[in-house]
Amino acid sequence: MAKTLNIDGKRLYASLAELGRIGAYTDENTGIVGVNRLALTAADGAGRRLVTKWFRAAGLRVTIDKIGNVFGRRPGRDDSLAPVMLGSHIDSVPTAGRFDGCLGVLGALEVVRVLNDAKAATRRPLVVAFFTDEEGCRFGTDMLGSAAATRRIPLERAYALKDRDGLTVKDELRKIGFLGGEPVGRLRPHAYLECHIEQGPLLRHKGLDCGVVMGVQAISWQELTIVGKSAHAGTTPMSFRRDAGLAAARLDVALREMTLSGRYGRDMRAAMGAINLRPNMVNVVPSRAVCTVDLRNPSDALMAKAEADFARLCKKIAKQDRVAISSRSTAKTPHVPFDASVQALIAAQADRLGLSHEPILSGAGHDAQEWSRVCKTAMVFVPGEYDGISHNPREFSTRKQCTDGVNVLLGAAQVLAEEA
Ligand code: HGY
Ligand code: MN
Ligand code: MN
Repeated sequence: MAKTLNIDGKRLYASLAELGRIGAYTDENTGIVGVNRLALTAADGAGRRLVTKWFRAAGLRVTIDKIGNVFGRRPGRDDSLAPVMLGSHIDSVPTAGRFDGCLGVLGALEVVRVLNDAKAATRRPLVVAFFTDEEGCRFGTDMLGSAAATRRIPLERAYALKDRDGLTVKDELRKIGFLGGEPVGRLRPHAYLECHIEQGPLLRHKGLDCGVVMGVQAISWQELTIVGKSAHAGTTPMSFRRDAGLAAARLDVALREMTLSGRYGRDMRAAMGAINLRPNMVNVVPSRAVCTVDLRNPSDALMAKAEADFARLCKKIAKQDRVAISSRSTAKTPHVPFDASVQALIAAQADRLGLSHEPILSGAGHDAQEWSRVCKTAMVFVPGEYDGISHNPREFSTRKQCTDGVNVLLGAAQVLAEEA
């Protein structure tokens, strides 16, 4: 039976604050200090170097694979056994807080630190990891590092992905010094655990200490290219116009109406997060709009219905506005259920710690959804203040909320690491 241990919440919280200072910026809308560590930028590279230094200082043997995933290994009493892996991501969206992803990586590191402090060995090796470009917003597809490591995305396709400036994943990995040598796709953990902030209001509104994550809802991202005709904004009669910007706006409004209609279930969510117009000038009718569509739905069937109906809507609006609309799928993952036995283990750890909890489906995508294809996997969610806002500098979880979540992670990891 593993020793009952508790993490050092002060040390965890201090590490979150220190990592949060890398890529820090003052948000133009709120004046709040947020985090911008977009994948494979210099800031991401600096964050990676700091966490890798911490991995090594904790005695972990660090390896970097060909897609830049970083693994820190702590030997087990029987080092031949498959490891228990704990991890998440440290790349961020450009308007982030300091908890998204980082709580899972630094929480996993804290698990190692507290085991080291207690000189507690585990039967199985532990691997602590952070994965490349979980957010997906720079190169267009999410969970890139985990998807390559679990063979959902071929490495060469991942390498060739480009950002808006035409820079490739491979070149950007090399530029920040994280184009590793370890092959991808070989690691088969015994189990994978991830601690993450909920990034929503449910746990906090219910006054719960943590969430036992049942799985991740379906995700569908596409990039639309809308081609109209540039024209003089003053002289061109309205009926002559082929306005790409108008078509994009109509589609954005239509997405909101789809979510409100109930035709795709009451939980469908949609966003047109990016709209880039050309030539983007005050007195020129836009000739071109490149925009993104993010659809989420707990039901694969209703997601398919929403995608099909949206494609029909694109055709209708293309005809109405006399523009051409083409679509390219950039990310598509089904509803992913997590392992029931690992969920039960997480719930049992919360009970042992006297923490209230409920099952919860993740609205956000996570690395865990990729690892769940190769080993038994589940997550523990931590509540957030301010309605659990995330992808916003106001993202905030208290030291107690973080400590509780990582203590659940520690307990579950210890049990899994003793399994035969
Ligand atoms: O988009 C997501 O669900 C996650 O933040 N990558
Ligand atoms: Mn995340
Ligand atoms: Mn995120």
